[in-house]
Amino acid sequence: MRADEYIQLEDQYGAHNYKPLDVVLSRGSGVWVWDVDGNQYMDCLSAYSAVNQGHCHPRILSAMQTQAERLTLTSRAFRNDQLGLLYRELCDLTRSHKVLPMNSGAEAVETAIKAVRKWGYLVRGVPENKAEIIVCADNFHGRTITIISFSTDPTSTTDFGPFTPGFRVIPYGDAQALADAITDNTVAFLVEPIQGEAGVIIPPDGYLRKVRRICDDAGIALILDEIQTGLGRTGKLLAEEHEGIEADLTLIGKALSGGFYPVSAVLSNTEILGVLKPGEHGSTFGGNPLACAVARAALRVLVDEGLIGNAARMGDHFLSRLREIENPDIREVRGKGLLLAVEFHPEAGGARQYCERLRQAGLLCKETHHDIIRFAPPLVITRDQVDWAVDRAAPILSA
Ligand code: IF1
Repeated sequence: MRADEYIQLEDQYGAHNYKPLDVVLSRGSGVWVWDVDGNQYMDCLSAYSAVNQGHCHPRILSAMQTQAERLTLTSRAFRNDQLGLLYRELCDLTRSHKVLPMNSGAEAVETAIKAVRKWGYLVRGVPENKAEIIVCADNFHGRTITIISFSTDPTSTTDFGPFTPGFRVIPYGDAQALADAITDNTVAFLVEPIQGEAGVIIPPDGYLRKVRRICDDAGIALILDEIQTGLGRTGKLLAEEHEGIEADLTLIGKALSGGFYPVSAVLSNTEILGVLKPGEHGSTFGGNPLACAVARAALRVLVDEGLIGNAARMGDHFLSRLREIENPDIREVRGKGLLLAVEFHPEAGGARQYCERLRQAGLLCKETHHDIIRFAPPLVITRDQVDWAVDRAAPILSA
C-alpha cells in the first residue's frame, strides 16, 4: 500500500483525536525511523519520551520475546516470577520503599490521587470527601476525567464536564503560592519537575527544594510526575535529582518499557502506599509478568548503556548548538538533558510550519502550544547524530 492509502484508512475509520504529520512510519531502530516509502528520519519526539532507549532496542525485544513465550498475564489474583524482581530493582534504583505497578501514565496519576486521599483521611484526619490536592496551571498529567478536572487547558476540558472536585490550581514555579494555598484539608501537591506539554517549562532554580520544604513543614505529600521527565530524559535518572530532593510519591511510565509495552508505576515510601489494602485498587494488566520483564530490561539498558549520562552530555551539546541559531522570530531556546524546546514569538506564524519543513529535511518533531517545537530524541543519540540534526534544522529554524 502507498502512504496516502494508509492515511486514507486512518482518516476514514479512525476518530480524529489527533492531527499527525502525514508520515507513515513502518520501521524504527535507535534514533532512526523509516516511512513506508523508505525515507529515513531522526525521531526527535521519542514517542513523547517513551522510547528513551531507542526504537526496538534488541535487549528489550529479546526480554519481551523470551517472556512472551513463557507467561504473559496471570492477573494479580496469583503471583508471578517477574513482579517481585521488578519491585526490588525499581526500589534499589530509585531509593523507594514501595511500588504499585499500573499500565498507562494516567493510571499511575489516578492511583497516586486515590492513595494520598486515603492517606489524608486515615493518617492526617482530613474529614471524609474533603481532601484537596494542589496542582499547577498549564499542567499535563493525562486524559482521564479526574485528571482533566484540574487541567487549565480548554482543549483538554471543553465539553467533558462535569468534573471531579478536590483540586486547587496555583501558578507553576511559585513556591510561595503553594504555601499560601495549603489548608487543613490539603493532602498533597502534584507537579511536574519540568512541564513537558506546556512547552518544556523549567521552574526557577531551587523551586523543587522550596516545595519539598513547604510540603514537609505542612505535612503534605509531594507527588512528582516524572512520567515524561524521568528515566534519564533530563540527564538524571529522575529530574528531582537536579535539586537533590526526594518526592513522597514518584510517578513513572513511558520509557519504563522502552516503548514496547504500556507500563507505569507509583513509587513511594511505605506510609502512603501502605494505606491501600487488598481489593481497594488494581488493574487487570497491572504488574503482569510480560510488563515486568520488559520493564526490567528497559531499566537495565538505561543503566548498562550509560544513557543517563549520555543524555546530559548530548543535551548540553544539542542545546548549545540550537542556541547558536540566529532568528529574531525565536523567543527562547531552553531545555535540560535531552528535553529541549525552541519557542517562537507568536507573530512568527506558529511552530507547525517549521515541523513540516523539518520533516522534509529528515527530522520528525512535534509542535506544542502553537509556538513551541520540542526536541527530545532517544537518549542513545551520539554527538555526530546531534550534529546531523542541527546541521539540517539550523537553516530551517533560521529562516
Ligand atoms: C497524548 C501530551 C506529552 C505526561 C505526563 C502523565 C501522562 C503524560 C507528564 C499520561 C502523557 C503524553 C500523552 C499523549 C501525548 C503525550 C504528551 F502532549 F499529551 F501532553 F508527553 F506531553 N504525565 N503524555 O506527559 O501518560 O496516560 O499517556 O501514558 O495524550 O496525546 P499516559
